[in-house]
Amino acid sequence: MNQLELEKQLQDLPLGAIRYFDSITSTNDEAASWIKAEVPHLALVVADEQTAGRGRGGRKWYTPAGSALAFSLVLRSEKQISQLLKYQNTARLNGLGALAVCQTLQKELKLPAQIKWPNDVLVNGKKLSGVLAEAHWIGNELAAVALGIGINISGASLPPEDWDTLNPHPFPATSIETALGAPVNRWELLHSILEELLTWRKLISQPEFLQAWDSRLAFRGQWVQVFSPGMGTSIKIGKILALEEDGALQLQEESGEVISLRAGEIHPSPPVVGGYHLRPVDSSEN
Ligand code: BT5
Repeated sequence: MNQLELEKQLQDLPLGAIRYFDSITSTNDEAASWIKAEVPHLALVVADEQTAGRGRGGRKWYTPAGSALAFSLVLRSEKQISQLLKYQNTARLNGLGALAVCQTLQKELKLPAQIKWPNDVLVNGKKLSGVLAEAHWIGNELAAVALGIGINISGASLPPEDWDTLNPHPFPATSIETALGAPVNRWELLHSILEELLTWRKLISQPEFLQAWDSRLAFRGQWVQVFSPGMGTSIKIGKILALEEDGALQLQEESGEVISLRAGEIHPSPPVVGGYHLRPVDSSEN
């Protein structure tokens, strides 16, 4: 791929501008500097390789050359997006990215994709894609959001064991070609995902969006453990009920109390039995 070919591939989409890199630190970094320099709405940064791809909370995202999709779409401050961020909460935007990937995998490749709240896409219970929505503010005003998406295409995109020392017990990973057992054209796939993104973006404040996201929620009705870096070592365990209006996840704790989560990482957990939480002995905090 190169700049001209990518522009040709995506020419029918209403994108603001496109920047292609064979290798870059992180497409979200490039989007962030572009945002400081008057980026057009719906500008797109795409890279074949990321040398410092990022997840949430300083975690790493693995993107070796020739194996994955890594891109960031810039959503400029529109009324709709600003309103969504009135609680300074990017949950719905993470949901937008994950939903677009899920819809494409399902429609184009018949892969049974689900969204592991808040920002992962799973196929066959393994992580295939991650979303990192980063809001950029000038004072109290939202300048833009960089919606970064990483998708594993070939088996070579799977992170090696012990690769992320900050997260020694990562969620199991897969790639599209591993799940499908056949090769795919990643640039055609990028086109389809962007189409979905642009369509759902317009609906992001609507109930249809929340319903579509909710209907793809992984582990609904199941017990999960929640690891939250902001909460130190404490771990919550609960049964997933539903999504809330602002994208928070509703969990019912063993006591029956319903709580709302606005950040965190969920892993499936065995059910609570006789008042004791059963969970794998090797589970640890992320
Ligand atoms: C994410 O964070 O899953 C968000 C990933 C967003 C990546 C995109 S690529 C384009 C744009 N530019 C960037 O720099 N980032 C965005 P989180 O939920 O925090 O998960 C991070 C964890 O996922 C890591 O700690 C690893 O354990 C695991 N991981 C890293 N690379 C992976 C991969 N390729 N496949 C599956 N899991 C991976």
